Amino acid sequence: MKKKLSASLMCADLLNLEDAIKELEKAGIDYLHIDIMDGAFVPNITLGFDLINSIKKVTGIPLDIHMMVNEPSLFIDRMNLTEKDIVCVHYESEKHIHRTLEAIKRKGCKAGLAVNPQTPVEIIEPLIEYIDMLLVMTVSPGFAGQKMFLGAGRKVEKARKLLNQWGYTATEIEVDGNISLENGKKMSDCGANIFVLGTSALFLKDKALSDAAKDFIAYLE
Ligand code: S6P
Ligand code: MG
Repeated sequence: MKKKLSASLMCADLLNLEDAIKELEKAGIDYLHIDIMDGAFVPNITLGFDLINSIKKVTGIPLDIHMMVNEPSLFIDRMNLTEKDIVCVHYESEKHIHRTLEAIKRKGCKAGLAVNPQTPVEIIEPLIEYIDMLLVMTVSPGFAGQKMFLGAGRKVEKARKLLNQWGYTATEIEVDGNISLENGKKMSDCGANIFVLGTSALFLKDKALSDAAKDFIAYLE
């Protein structure tokens, strides 16, 4: 499966976001990862829907929207999106999450399901028909700059095995949290193919974004 990079915009220079997006375009980044938090599902508040709609006007890079909010179904229609964009909602955030996944598909986007570190990966079994992507959180959601949880590799491996066993070989697996070169390689070997890059591998003080992206891809090979 093609390896894809998703740049976590909460880690970019927010005062010069358009410049960063142009640089990410040149670097050939596959997705812009946009973290939406509500201060309730996670103890932080970051980017929002107006920003998403503004970003859409300046770039054609598909968006990878990570909703860390309670009741994400209330917000799906706030975003102007296209068929290449992914909207990813947390299993833990809503009682009847399949309805939200259906609403995302009705909107014409790809649907992603995210699971927190302590949520067993087997919960995806009743939901596999509804999702294009599984997001395995490799840290507890809420903040950049954390350390990967120890069971992450085992969990990704299990997810890939289960999806393949059920015949869903095309369902993608994304990993988010402390994806450094070494951790990225490890997650790739375990079966992940979309890598959210933040402070651990892309937004670095001493490296241009395009060099960091190139180095990451080279390290996976
Ligand atoms: C965290 C959020 C993530 C982070 C990203 C940061 O709740 O969902 O997308 O922005 O993981 O990357 P790093 O390398 O600083 O952990
Ligand atoms: Mg995220």
